[in-house]
Amino acid sequence: MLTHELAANVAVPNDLEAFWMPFTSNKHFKQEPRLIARAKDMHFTAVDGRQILDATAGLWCCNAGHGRPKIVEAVQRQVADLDFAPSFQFAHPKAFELASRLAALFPGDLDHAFFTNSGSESVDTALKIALAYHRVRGEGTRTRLIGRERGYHGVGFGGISVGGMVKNRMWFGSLLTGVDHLPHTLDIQKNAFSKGLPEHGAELADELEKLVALHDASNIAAVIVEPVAGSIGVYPPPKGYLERLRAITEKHGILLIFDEVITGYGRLGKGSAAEYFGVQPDLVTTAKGLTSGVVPMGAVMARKHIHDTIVGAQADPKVIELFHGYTYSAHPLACAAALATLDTYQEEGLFERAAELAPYWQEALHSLRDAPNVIDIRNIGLMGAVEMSPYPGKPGHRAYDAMCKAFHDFDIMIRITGDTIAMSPPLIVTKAQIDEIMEKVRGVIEAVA
Ligand code: PXG
Repeated sequence: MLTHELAANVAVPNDLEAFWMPFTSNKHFKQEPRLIARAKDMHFTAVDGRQILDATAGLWCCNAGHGRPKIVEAVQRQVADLDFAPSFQFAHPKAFELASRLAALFPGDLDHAFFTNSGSESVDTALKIALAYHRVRGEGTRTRLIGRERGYHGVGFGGISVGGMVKNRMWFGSLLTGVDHLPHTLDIQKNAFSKGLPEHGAELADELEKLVALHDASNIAAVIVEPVAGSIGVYPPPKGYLERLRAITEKHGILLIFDEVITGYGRLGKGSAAEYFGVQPDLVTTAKGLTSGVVPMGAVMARKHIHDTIVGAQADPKVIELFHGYTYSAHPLACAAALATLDTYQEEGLFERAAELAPYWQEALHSLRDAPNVIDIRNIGLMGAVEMSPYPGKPGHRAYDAMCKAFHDFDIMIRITGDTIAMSPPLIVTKAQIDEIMEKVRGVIEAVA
């Protein structure tokens, strides 16, 4: 294949055709590619040698920053020592070590970890565990799953069924049956420019009572929500909302699943959103920050009673209790990366750092309020979103142009969803870099005005 060398000293193929890129406008990307060669700490290096400030932790995942020595070394060592070991009927020690570390990290009795390779797999796993749990208890009629409008739970059939982003669902047929959705919680009219949790909207959790009245609790297995909706453009929950959802689910014996693929591992300044909000879910889905994005991995945390019910139901110790798992569940490289990532978070106090920086991040972000076309700003922890009004008749184009200009002209990586710019810097970000992010984003917003 023909290649040419660019400033970052990396070979770039001349033919970009064969890679069918995920969640990307392939045609436009290939006309004007945004190619990355390297990454270190808070920066990517583009193939032309430019340093790009990472305001998104990659895709909300590189919470420890890039090229962190401890993680890099752990993965290098692991690949030489044990490249693969099966987790079906065999195992390797680091899998157990990691599960114990996670059991200690997540609150309450969320003390068993089921390993996956992505957030999507974590979501499917949690939904299946919820169904199996009720069935084992003799409540096999509890099969209905409840998600939320505008929710993102990955791209498996389970995840898009309980998810609520129309474009992710509308192409793919009938999806899972027996799924309902709670209303989303964004109310710009009442809550625009809220700092942190919005005042209005806790009562939206009561919509669950209507679904219970419609179907009867005896038919409902689980409710799954992102404690802070991420992908859709950072919707922090209204004050009291999650507590209400927990109270209603508990009252009716419905499991509550927090999808913490984004909020887990320090994004809110705690190990989990469950801990941050002091609300105890029954299952937690995670991925991304678990390995700081270095090796794909996810984990579902299950409360003791859920694990014990399913595993304990099988009287014969030689019989498999749950017919579920992936070839790469607890992959040695992923376990090594995760252990070193958790060490890095701990040794550098990165969760505490995120908590300390959150007020600074909030004020810096809200300083963009007077930038042109900005209609809302939302923040929590080290997550932030700036929502812009769309170009007339062309929804999504203003943010798309912003993302392209950000990369090519302002040397910064931002995420977009609809006409919202979303940001989630690595937790190693400095105050000076937060200022730099906001200065660049202001420039970008002005450039698309
Ligand atoms: N649940 C949540 C809450 C997520 O945010 C997934 C599940 C799926 O994870 P995987 O690893 O299967 O991709 C996610 C992923 C964006 C963006 O730009 C968000 C995600 C992935 C890619 C882009 O907002 N979230």
